[in-house]
Order: sequence, then structure tokens, then C-alpha cells
Amino acid sequence: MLKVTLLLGILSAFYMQEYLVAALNGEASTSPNNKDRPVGPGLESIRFLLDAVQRSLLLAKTACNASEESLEKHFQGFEKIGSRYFFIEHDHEVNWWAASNICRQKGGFLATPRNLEELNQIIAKLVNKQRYWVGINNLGEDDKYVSQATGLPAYLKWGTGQPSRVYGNAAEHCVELKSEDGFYMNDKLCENKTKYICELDY
Ligand SMILES: [Ca+2]
Repeated sequence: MLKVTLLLGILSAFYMQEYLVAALNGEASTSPNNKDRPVGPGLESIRFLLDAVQRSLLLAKTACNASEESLEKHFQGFEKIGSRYFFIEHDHEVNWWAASNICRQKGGFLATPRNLEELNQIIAKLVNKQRYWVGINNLGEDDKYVSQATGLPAYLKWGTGQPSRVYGNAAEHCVELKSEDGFYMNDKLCENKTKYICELDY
């Protein structure tokens, strides 16, 4: 709705600016559908059009402001990291399922870093020696780690000896970022509780 209002405001302003130019050039009397408008050229005609342009621009500005407020509300709690928006929970610890639900309630998903660059940008925001759930699991097929948001294979950066599913911990189906000597990915029991990272878009 805001986009439509904004578009109408801008289109109206442009249309009337063209009409104003025509009026100044003495061509206004040739424009169609002008029964309700003064016919130019003439000072009154130009004043009328200027007022109309100002009203349209005000309408567009109002729509812009409302749109920005809506976006700010939508992004509340998220911060831009790289090219996307993420929410990092530094205090509250929950299991993977609860973390996933919280991210969905915020309008996003548990985060799945797209590549090493984005992963490093996220890691730079994390607190050392802490753990954070991300949106990756192998709940579908043992050897397929997918993004919860897209269902597609996830970018992976396993720590040494991970995923430990391979070494007998078959019940570890959910992935966290774990810090010891730098953050890396670790498969872990989904029921364990830890901090988490949400992404707004995917
Ligand atoms: Ca593990």
C-alpha cells in the first residue's frame, strides 16, 4: 500500500511538472481532461500547478517516512553484517528447535552463512568461548547438511574431528558455531541448549 501511494505521489508530481512546463510554454490549453483546472498560460494557472506539485511531493515524502518506520520495526534487533541482516542472541540459551522457532517469530530463520567471507563477518561479532546455533542440520539424510531456510546444501567449515557423527556420535544432527581456537562448526545434539544466530533473509 505504501509503495502504491509513493508511486502515485511521484507520478502525479512528474505529470504536473510536465504540465507546468507546457503552461510556461503556452501549451496548457491543448492538454486533455483539464475541465477542473485553470487554463494557461497565466500566473494563476502556474500557481495552481505549483501547489499541486507541492502536495504530491508532500504525499510522496509522507509515504517514504512511513515506509522507513515500517522497515525499522521489521529490522528491530537485527544488524547488518556484510550484505545481510542477522540477530545474535548473546544471553538466552535454548535448544535448536526453540532457537529455530524464535527466529521464525522474528520473521527470519536460524542463520546459515553463505560462504567463508560471510562466516568470518559473523564470527567477528561473536563472543569468544561461546557457542551459537546456526540453521544447519542433517535431520533429513545423514550425509547431507542443509540450510533450514532453503533446504539446500549449506556452506560448511568443520572443526578438527567434526562432524563427530562420522566417529560414532550419530545422534548429533544440529550444527553450532563453537569457539576454542577460533570459531568452527560442530555437530551437536539438537536438544542441547545454547545461544543462537538468526538471519532475516536467505
Ligand atoms: Ca560434534
